[in-house]
Amino acid sequence: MKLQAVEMRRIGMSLVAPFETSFGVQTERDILLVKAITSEGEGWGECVAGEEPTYSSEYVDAAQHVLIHHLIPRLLGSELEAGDVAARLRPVHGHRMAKAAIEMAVLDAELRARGDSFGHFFGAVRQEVDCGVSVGIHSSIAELLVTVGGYLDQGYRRIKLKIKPGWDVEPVRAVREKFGDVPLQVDANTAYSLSDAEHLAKLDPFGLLLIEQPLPEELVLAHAQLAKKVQTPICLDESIESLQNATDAIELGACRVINVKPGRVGGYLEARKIHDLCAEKGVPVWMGGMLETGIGRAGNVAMAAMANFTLPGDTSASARYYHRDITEPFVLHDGRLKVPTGAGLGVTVDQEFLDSITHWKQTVA
Ligand code: OSB
Ligand code: MG
Repeated sequence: MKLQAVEMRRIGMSLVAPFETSFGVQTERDILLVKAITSEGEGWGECVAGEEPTYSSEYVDAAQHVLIHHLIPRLLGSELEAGDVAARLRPVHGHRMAKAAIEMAVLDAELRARGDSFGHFFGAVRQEVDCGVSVGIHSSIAELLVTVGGYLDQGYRRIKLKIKPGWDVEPVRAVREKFGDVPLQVDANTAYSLSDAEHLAKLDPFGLLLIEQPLPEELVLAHAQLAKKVQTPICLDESIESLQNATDAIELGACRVINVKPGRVGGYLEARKIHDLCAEKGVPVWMGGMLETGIGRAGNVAMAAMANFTLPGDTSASARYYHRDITEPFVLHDGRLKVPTGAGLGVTVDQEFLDSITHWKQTVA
């Protein structure tokens, strides 16, 4: 097929509640969406880059710029399949979230055109996926316990607590005391250093599933050293930007689990390779999240149905994030979300609502 044009837009969405991590507080999202217009039909992609370069070096204004000036021009006009996108974009270094968005849109167009779903394309082994929820840093333990209790009542199958120095052992202890042995894990988003190893080992008695990205992303060797000093399995998020990073981190003993985020690694096709590598190496994976709308959620839920996604993901229901989603909402049933079965992403964008929250739009052709 031929990529004829890409419609890009930025939308504003308010989160249902502020979300605080070790790198900042988020209340509003400003999301970049791309629509691939091809000779065979259209497809959607969502860029997971945040408003500021605080999770990684990528951010939404830069993603928009690099797509318009460097990525889309390399794809327009000639014969193209989703499987060719990464190779065509290889001359451009980095910018994986921007690359992932356009690859996703091309893949959606391709699969919609041939009536295949993301789930079937990825070799899904289940029709619904177990869901966890990522719980932000709160201003008090009492408030945290109310939030966690609410999510458990809704049926979430695993709780992830965001931690930072000064908000780690005590919230974990409080959640364990109040809610017993619920599947529990923590995410530090790079907030610690290797000299905190002894402190992080204080989490060991709580039987956590894992500790996610305790150290800065480039400190892969230090994660391997930390792994020798703590019993809790180390999971990498920010450090894994490619199949090569995953290969090296596993070989070094830097992680026993990997959080797969298709946007972070340059797209679903690279993410699938990481899944397959981890399956071969006996490293369980789970689907991360970047506060996606129904578009990104649809792809993530489909990929989370692959065999080696054995831990519940940060694939929460639409209502965890937004009062109104831009597609039909993803609804939790018994702690699970259904894998869409329709062609491509299998969701339909509510065009009128989308237009009402769009604050910028440009077509690149
Ligand atoms: O580190 O996993 C993370 C959200 C934005 C950026 C980074 C992270 C997160 C989350 C929330 O933890 C995941 C979600 O529910 O989408
Ligand atoms: Mg994380």
